[in-house]
Amino acid sequence: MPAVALNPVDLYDVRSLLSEEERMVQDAVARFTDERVLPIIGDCFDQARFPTELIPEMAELGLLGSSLPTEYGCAGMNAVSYGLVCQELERGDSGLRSFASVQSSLCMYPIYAYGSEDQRREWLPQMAQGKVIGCFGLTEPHGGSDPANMKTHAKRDGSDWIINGAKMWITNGNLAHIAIVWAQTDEGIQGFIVPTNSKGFAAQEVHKKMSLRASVTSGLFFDNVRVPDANRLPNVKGLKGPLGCLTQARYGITWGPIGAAIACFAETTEYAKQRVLFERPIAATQAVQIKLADMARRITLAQLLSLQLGRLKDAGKMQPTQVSLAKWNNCRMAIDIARECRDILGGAGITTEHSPIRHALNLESVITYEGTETVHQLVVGREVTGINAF
Ligand code: TGC
Ligand code: FAD
Repeated sequence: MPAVALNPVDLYDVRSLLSEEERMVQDAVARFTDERVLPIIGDCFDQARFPTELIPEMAELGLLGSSLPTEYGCAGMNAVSYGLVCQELERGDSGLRSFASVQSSLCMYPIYAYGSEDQRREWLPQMAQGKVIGCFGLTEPHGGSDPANMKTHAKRDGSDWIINGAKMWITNGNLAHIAIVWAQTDEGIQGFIVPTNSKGFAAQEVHKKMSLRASVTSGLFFDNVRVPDANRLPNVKGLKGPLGCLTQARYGITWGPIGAAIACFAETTEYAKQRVLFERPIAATQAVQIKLADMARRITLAQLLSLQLGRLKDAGKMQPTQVSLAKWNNCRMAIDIARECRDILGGAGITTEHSPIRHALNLESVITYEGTETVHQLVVGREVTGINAF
């Protein structure tokens, strides 16, 4: 068979495994990232600014709540398409993907999955249009890995609930119009839709971040915040409520870092072909070629892992442990590649003129949020041994 030149960022031609519709979604988001995100994102990161001006365009492309049904004004995409959305957004910046993950999987999904029909009709169309922005409050200052030990609580008061407590590290906190807040009640953990203009609600932005600088991260504070029972998500009780949302978001996060890794790898390969030292391009040295070849290998494995996970999800067969394995593998793959790319760029790699340092710093958050690497290793460890080591 004659040898054909392979695509360095898709050595196994994973794209040929996508449907026509999935390819169209990928191409549309890739164009958005190339034309609208990449020209500004280095400066956004520098200035610690989330590009809110892109929200209407993301909504127009159907990227908010993209997997939810069209009857609520959403795009009704399949899981693989949602994954491709995450991949292409994170090729731009993890902050953009974070915004879409939180809005879609952590805020719109629980309203859809656990909300009343009235709540779905009230919120989902406006959220799909980007007119209402959400944030998701699960993590608390005393320890995010163990959300069962939640201190924020909600107490019934007639037909209302009174919420007290605090949440920490909340993406979109200062942008949000509503917060999905998980609180301990006499009947177990429950979720509430809390308008951020409620009396007693405060959001305080986290500054001095070295990671996810083009994303808004906040602390949330609840001082006797009163919400009506109509704002409680009626169809779930217990930790499985928030954990069910995390499974949706973590699934998307398995795809996102593939985009970040591709951005770093593609840019660094080109650089290595141009950078001449000791009278030859550094790409002609065995040391650099082995590093680049190994990156291509790890990206290929991650692509196949997420695609199979997406096919399982679309078939209704995806298990949380499988999501943990892919979140662990793909975040680790991407952060290692971003750091190695930074090294190959030498001194030039330390500024945001090149993307690897920005992606490497962002991935410090991505490998931590939605369950740290250790949490996901222990989930897989529990599955294979049957012993809970948390
Ligand atoms: P366990 O007590 O055994 O289970 C409680 C109930 O939940 C069910 N369940 C799940 N359901 C859906 N998806 C999952 N992944 C689930 N895991 C467990 C379980 O079946 C049980 O149901 P039931 O009916 O029996 O009550 O809980 P566990 O031992 O499995 O959980 C322990 C542990 C450590 C895995 C869990 O607490 C955990 O995942 N901790 C990490 C917390 C975390 O990831 N926080 C993320 C906060 S949000 C965020 O970071 C957003 S960043 C977004 C961005 O900017 O992109
Ligand atoms: P801790 O839970 O205190 O963990 C500290 C260390 O202990 C980690 O290394 C962890 O792996 C390790 N550890 C924990 N348990 C064990 C164990 N049993 N054995 C061994 N080691 C263990 N949360 C939200 O609710 N909503 C959001 O929108 C959101 N956005 C975020 C955005 C950013 C930029 C960041 C950084 C975080 C965000 N988070 C959000 C919070 C995130 O989910 C938590 O940071 C994460 O779950 C870890 O919690 P923690 O930071 O309290 O660390």
